[in-house]
Amino acid sequence: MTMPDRLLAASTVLAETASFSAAGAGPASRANHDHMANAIRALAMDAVEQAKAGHPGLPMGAADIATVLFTRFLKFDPADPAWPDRDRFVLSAGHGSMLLYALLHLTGYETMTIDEIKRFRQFGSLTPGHPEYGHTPGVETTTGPLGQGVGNAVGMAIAERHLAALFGSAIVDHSTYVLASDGDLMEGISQEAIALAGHLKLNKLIVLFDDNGISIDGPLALTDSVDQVRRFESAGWTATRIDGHDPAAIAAALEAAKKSDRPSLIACRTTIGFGAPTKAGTEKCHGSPLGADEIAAARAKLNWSAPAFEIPAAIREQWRAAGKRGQPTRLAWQGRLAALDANKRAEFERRTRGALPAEALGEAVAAAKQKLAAAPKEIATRAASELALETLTAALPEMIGGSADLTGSNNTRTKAMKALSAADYSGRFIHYGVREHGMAAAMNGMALHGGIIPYSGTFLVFSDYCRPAIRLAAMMGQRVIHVMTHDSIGLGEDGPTHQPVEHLAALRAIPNLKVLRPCDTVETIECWQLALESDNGPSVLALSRQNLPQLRHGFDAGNRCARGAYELIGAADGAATVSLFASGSEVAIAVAAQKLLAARNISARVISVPCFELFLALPEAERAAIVGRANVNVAVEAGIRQGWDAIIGSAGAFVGMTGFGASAPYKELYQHFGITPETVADAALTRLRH
Ligand SMILES: Cc1ncc(C[n+]2csc(CCOP(=O)(O)OP(=O)(O)O)c2C)c(N)n1
Repeated sequence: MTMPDRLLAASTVLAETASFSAAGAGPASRANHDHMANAIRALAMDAVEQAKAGHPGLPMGAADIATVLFTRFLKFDPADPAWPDRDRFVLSAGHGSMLLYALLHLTGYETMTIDEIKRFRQFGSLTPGHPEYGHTPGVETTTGPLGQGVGNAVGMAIAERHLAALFGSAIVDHSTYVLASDGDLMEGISQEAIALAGHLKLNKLIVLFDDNGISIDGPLALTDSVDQVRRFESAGWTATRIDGHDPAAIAAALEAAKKSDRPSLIACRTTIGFGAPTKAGTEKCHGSPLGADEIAAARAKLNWSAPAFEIPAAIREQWRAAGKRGQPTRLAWQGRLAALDANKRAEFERRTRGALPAEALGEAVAAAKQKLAAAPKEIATRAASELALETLTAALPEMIGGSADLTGSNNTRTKAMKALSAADYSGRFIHYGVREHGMAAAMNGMALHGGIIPYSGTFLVFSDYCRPAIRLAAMMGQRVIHVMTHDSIGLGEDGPTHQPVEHLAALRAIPNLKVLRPCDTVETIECWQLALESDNGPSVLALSRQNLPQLRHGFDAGNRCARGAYELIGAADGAATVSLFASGSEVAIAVAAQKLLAARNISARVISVPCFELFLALPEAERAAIVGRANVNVAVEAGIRQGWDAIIGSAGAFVGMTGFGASAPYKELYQHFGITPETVADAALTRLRH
């Protein structure tokens, strides 16, 4: 059918196929469907035009898909956007944000008023350029960087299966739907995500691919000739190709997808900018307003006579009815939750709220620290982390671990942890495979889903492979914990490709990310506690491969790492001439340098700096007290200097790396690159002489 034919085919009444269908909003007639879809198109055209920026093409092209999904399949209730058993809808193609905003408005999310739609892309509106989680009720994740949403959705689908295995399908039984564009599927992260989803047989994950054959530069033929259906099939998905403007075909495909024992791809052939007479089907409607003339002509073509931002009452009512159809389902769910065994219900609610079992955590940390006070350990901080995890994962069942194929090196799997697999979703350890980016995005999805605190592992140098997802976790304020081991040249023989140099600085540059680099076993458990308690942002635990002496002796009831930096060893005479600052594996070097200086009658103190972000967040007076007033400040860290000036001042001396590492046993490397107690002491002496 041509486009006008489709629009005129108003009399086709669809068969009832939806398994989750609305009270009073069953399958619409073709005419009704078209009107409802056109409401999305009109709002998208008008909002983009008013903002003079944005993307009308995707919302107009995907309006039919969205209408079928939201009116007949998606389980949601605008009256309770955070209802735990709602289906998740992820607009991975975040540039098409007006699609989501139009849907939220039309289905009756209270906060998404027509005024917010009119303020599309304006400061402080609920309709920012790309959907932002935590800003707009109904937005499940922040999208915009293409491919991330697909990765998040895999994590959401894993979380759903895991929690269903624990709490039962009466309480946890929902689907995750994604709308993905060509760009989403061209991004490399999508391969990691779909391969993992296929392997784990996440059959409640359904990707609707807006297969419009257009991206910014023009027809996809310029850049891509992948057969997406075969690509997904080979990753273990069911995959079909349909006409994305045919509501019956969309409904039938969704119906089939819901019955599949594998995740599903529905490649929906669509016309970008559907309805725009001269720009539809071209990149011209991708990223700029259509213009007044084109909009007027589109209104005529779509048979849409309502003025800008106005939705005819009858159409609005149908959309509102679609928005209300989830309420009985939600109320029934609430009844089932109320009928649950009281302990189980309390646990479900605790986990959903993201509240830690504070007492159990406090006891676990204290017990571990007592043990270390009684019997100090000289082990790598990655091994210390494993020790910590043995206790912590026992106390916190919401912790789901993992590793990107470096389990034995990252020490993230405890003895008790079973693998999470397609055969057993109750497992608590995920073998992510060599898929760091997919892993980090899936962790974001798990945290966003709720009920889970995801942590996982890779080498610190591969934080670069996770960075876009870590950045989004920080932006969304998600508690996601990255264990990143082999955190310096201290990893030795693997050489410069594996030795992080600029990574600590690069990670510290991400706002709202805690980079925690403990110096010994005691700091490691304290840093773990801080990461777990950080319920408004992600953390990276940078851990050593090499053994480190235990520097904290005795038992501290409090968490000394909580202030980000603290005096580990004071000056013998109380008034230090030199302050030595260090993090992680270099704290022991600072301690040795202090002894060398003492031998020359120079009093020095050692300040351990496990976390810049926590330190820099302290009030100025507290920071000043920790930094102290020594004549000379010296910092030592086996990375680049960048960032340290905020602590030691630009006049301070820095001992660290200025270029890439090398392949050799690590002790030789420390000598070669001059990261030794002698160099640190010399740096202090040189500064003192000037
Ligand atoms: C990682 C990333 N790279 C680049 C962009 C810029 N960008 C926004 S949309 C887009 C491609 C648009 O093509 P497609 O995904 O097919 O969307 P459609 O044109 O169908 O709306 C690009 C490159 C982005 N948002 N994210």
